[in-house]
Amino acid sequence: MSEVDHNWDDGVTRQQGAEKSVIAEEAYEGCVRQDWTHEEIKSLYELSFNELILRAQLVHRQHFNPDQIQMSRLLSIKTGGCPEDCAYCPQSAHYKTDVSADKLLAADTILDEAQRAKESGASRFCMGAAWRSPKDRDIDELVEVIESVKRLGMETCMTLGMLSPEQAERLAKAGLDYYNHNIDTSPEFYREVITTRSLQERLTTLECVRAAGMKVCCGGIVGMGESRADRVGMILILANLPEHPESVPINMLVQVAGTPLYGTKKLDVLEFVRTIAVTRIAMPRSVVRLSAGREQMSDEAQALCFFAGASSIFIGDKLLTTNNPALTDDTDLLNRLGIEPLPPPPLSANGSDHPPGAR
Ligand code: SAM
Ligand code: DTB
Ligand code: SF4
Repeated sequence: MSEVDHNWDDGVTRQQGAEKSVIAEEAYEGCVRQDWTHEEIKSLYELSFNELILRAQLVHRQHFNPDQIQMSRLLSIKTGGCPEDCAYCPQSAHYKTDVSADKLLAADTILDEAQRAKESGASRFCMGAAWRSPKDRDIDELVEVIESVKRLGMETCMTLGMLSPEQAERLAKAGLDYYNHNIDTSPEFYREVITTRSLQERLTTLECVRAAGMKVCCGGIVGMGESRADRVGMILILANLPEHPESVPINMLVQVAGTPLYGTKKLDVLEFVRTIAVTRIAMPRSVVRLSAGREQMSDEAQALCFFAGASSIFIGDKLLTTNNPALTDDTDLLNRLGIEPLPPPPLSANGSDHPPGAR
């Protein structure tokens, strides 16, 4: 990154080093690029907190209105009993947790929940299923669900595990706007967390999603005991995908009793804010979601995440199986911050290349 020699000739005494300020980088940061190096991402993390957060906010303002937030509502449409062994997940059949295994919800039940989500102010309805991958007959049912939710005027998102190219095509044809499939962590740490499916398999599903023309929602989890180098490695993979995901959820691990990661040393919340900021800078036009973990965060920590460039949250008192802040608390926080919810974009065919809220 180049350093510009500023000529501060305004009569103000500046502290030593001020000429190396953030402004120098502003013209450069904010460009979309897919050639990030590990060293570059690492050096963003190593900036002073003030410098990093200000740079992230400047990048954010190049593409987004900083006082608007996108709000999604999650519903677990098929809970528990999952054959995968993701060490963070209460829905894995490998671990004994309080989550019991259910069948896929009926279409009517899902639609009622979507209606309630709309009434609570969500612009996108995200449906999650605890599958390694869906069966073709599941897709038959879900095609109808997607069409009905779209008729409510909401954006749709699903996360169903790995998809075949044909399954991705069918979901896209039904009008599914986003597919969520996370890489979760760095290639180096991945095997510590999941052994039943590889990172490469995840990348292959992301390719199918892109090829089918859906928007990609892809991010990961921090606070799993990974190192900063792993957080760098995770962002590096995301930021060097052939196209940046339109939506990047950054989850703070929600520790659930019975899962192997229960009891992991908590990550410093300022390191979490740094992760949001670095993600913001590395993928300037993507919507960064402050995803799981908000219930355990103070209002002040969340406000810092928004200042660092997060502009999307899940609303409603439940994520998939764990708790999320009450809607009244979120409304109160957003009011105090002067942040407004973003309405859903006008109904259109799949494939706008401009994420909602983007300038
Ligand atoms: N089974 C599908 C899959 O894994 O692709 C979809 C559902 S899965 C629950 C979606 C994502 O939720 C995971 O990839 C992970 O990033 C996140 N997640 C799951 N459990 C979590 C937890 N305890 N804390 C934070 N994030 C979690
Ligand atoms: C994502 O990255 N986070 C959401 C969504 N995508 C599907 C899920 C968070 C799940 C948190 C644990 C639970 O509630 O079961
Ligand atoms: Fe299954 Fe998804 Fe949970 Fe992994 S994260 S155990 S794939 S539901």
